[in-house]
Amino acid sequence: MIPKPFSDVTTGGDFAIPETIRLEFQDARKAEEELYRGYLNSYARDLSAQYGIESPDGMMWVRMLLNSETAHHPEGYVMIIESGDIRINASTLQGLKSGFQSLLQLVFLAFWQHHGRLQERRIVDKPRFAWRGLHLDVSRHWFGASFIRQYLEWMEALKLNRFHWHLADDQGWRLESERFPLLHQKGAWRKEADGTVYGGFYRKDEIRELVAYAASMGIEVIPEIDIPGHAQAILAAYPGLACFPQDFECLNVWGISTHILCAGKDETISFLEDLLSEVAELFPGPYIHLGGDEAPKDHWKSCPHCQKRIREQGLKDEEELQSWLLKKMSSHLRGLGKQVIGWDEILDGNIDSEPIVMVWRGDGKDAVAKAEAGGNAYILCPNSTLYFDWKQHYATDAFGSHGVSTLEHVYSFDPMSVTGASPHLLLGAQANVWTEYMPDPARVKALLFPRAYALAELLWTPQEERDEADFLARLKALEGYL
Ligand code: TNX
Repeated sequence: MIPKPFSDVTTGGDFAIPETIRLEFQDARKAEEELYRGYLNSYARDLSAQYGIESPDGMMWVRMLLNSETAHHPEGYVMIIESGDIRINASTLQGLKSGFQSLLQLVFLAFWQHHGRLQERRIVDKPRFAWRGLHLDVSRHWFGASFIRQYLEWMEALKLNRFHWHLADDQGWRLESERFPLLHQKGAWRKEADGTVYGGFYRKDEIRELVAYAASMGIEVIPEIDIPGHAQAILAAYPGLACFPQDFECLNVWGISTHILCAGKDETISFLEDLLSEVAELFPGPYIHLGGDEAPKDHWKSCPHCQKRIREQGLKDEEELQSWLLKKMSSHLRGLGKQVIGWDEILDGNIDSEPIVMVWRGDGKDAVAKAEAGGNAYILCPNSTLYFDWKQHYATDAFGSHGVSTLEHVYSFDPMSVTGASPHLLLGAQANVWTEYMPDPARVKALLFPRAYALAELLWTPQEERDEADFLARLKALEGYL
């Protein structure tokens, strides 16, 4: 199984998965009960047909029980497979769902590796880290709702529980807005070099449905609205928010735009507050990511509005102006019950300890030291290992962006190796999937796998239980699973 459970002891016996699987949720969650039973039965039937293994007559029970005595971890579960039946106990619904995902892998492995037989075993499982994230950039390339559903299903299968959705960048804005409709009417579309128009955005009803779907799988969705840089699509819709307005278009090349939001104009502040209120209403989770990366200050340096703001607020320089903007937005969002996350550039100014820092540059050590010194909680996604837009292989024909991070690199990453004196501030880690070089779902899938398996295991399994050779063997056994 991947991720390998906290503890998994086989007891020697095994039995064939019979034709009928009964499943009950013992606290009478009828809707879930039906869903899980139907899914498990048709899954087992499909596998037995696919591998030509006939299931014997008869039935087995899967009993899923919410039980406060199984309180070793809120996301944990205990699964006992013995005497032809299966019991999954957990103290929360989330724990039961994790157990069910493990069972699906065991059923897959039974048909594909063990002639349709399940081994008797006792699993006690729980995650190593609370934040087990995966990111997707839908601005550089556009991915519609059906692919997002698929992406969430992959995450669920690997026990990943935070979906970081990069919804806005220089190359396109992807969210319907009632308050500022030009964002999706204009900011969602770019003119490519060959004259064709490329883009798309999610309607609010699609967002609500996807967020609810994620929640049903125990996945929290974190929307990212990148400000003040990586915001040229916003300027394409509302050019007045730039220091020096002009006829902006969404960028149709990759890289970093020098056109960023003006932090000196009051108009920008009220625009962002209104926009973020609208975003906060759409995403019920506790976090909103405000980016903050790669914001060149060229225009701020010569902008009379920005310079006036710096003087009036007694700020040292343009970096402090960015921190001022972040503080303003985080206090607005705090009023709406949300906590702000930002890329590690937010540590270059002077922030307080409230924002969570997403550490991405290099090996992450510099940013971690700063975050710990400031008392900021942080999440690790160092680009040197966890950027899944990077190539997976050294081969000259390997595709992806400039760097290389192989499966082995990812697997050997231990988040604790980057921490300093305050490891309790580490929430977990995530991989980022920037899509400059992934024009379609097939390319995303090709770069995501198999590295996503390694990610799942480094986030879930205790470090002392991890072994590369053993992982590679389990990975091979799961070939074709996702
Ligand atoms: C840096 S990571 C970026 C992204 C790019 C990525 C490409 C970060 C916070 N900003 O805008 O897509 O590199 O690897």
